[in-house]
Amino acid sequence: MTDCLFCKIVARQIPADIVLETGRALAFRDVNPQAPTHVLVVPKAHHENAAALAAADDGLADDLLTACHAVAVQEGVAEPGYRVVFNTGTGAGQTVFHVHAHVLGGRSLTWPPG
Ligand code: DGP
Repeated sequence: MTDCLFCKIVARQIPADIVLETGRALAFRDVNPQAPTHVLVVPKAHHENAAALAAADDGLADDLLTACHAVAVQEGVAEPGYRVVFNTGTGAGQTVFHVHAHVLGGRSLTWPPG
């Protein structure tokens, strides 16, 4: 997609602090971190949100979750634990409409979130 922020990061047209790349996913630090570890994991292919990603039904959602765990291991937060969040829709706070998993860790994470 030509006018998508995260497509531009995937295409290296906009800089980002990239921490992991796989065949179908890219992970980079959130510009506005909410935890010591706050990494966004995106599919390289453009899908608007988690529902569209799941509907693609080509294993991409599996790959994305695998990449999330790899990021958590790499960042040293797999133990004691981390959170994966997909904000889906404006009512949930989604602001970038290229599906992305927030991987959060490195501090005590309260539940339920606000
Ligand atoms: P969401 O609100 O779930 O759509 O999350 C979008 C996130 O994207 C938000 O936490 C801030 C982050 N973000 C927005 N613009 C940029 C950017 O240009 N670079 C990076 N690394 N993160 C960005």
